[in-house]
Amino acid sequence: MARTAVLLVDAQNDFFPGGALPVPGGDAILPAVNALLELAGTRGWPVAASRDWHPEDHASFSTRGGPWPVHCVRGTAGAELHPGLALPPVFTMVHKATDRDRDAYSAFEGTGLAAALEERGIGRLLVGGLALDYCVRATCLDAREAGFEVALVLPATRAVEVHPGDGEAALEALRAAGVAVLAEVPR
Ligand code: VGL
Ligand code: ZN
Repeated sequence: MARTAVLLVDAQNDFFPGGALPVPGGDAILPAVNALLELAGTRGWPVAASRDWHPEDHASFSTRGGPWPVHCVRGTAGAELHPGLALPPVFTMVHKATDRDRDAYSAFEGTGLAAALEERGIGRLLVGGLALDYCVRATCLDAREAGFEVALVLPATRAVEVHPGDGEAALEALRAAGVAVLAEVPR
């Protein structure tokens, strides 16, 4: 059976309430995310986490005509992982959207994540993080394309919903791509 890993997408201060690009109610994912991390610890599953890691003049920023406020500038407090995460002492971290002229929503885009997971015999991913309708969506779709089994833990993710309905649309697209959407943290 394929080995499982937990993949935590962009659980960074700027995407939580009080941050530069907050997901409304984003704090509500923390208990489920931590339950997922705890499960990883119990089962001996590796944990990987992505960070949105932009240069200060990134093309996605409104200051350059992009769609987003300045957020997750590499090296700033807003780009750090949320301090309330129960991360294990050792985990894999990848950084994405680091090119000033290109956005990248997926944690697989230009990060080497697929190879890093495959190298460790991982074939199945349990996913949580922010935001469901952008980076979590893109990450899960890329994971499927790369051949991983993917389960998204619903209470461990949340949509930013710039456009109402984007969260539901994301779930539909994910289910269509063969992503299992779990109503609870597995046990
Ligand atoms: C994200 C918007 C811009 C995300 C990143 O992590 O979902 N969304 N950059
Ligand atoms: Zn970004």
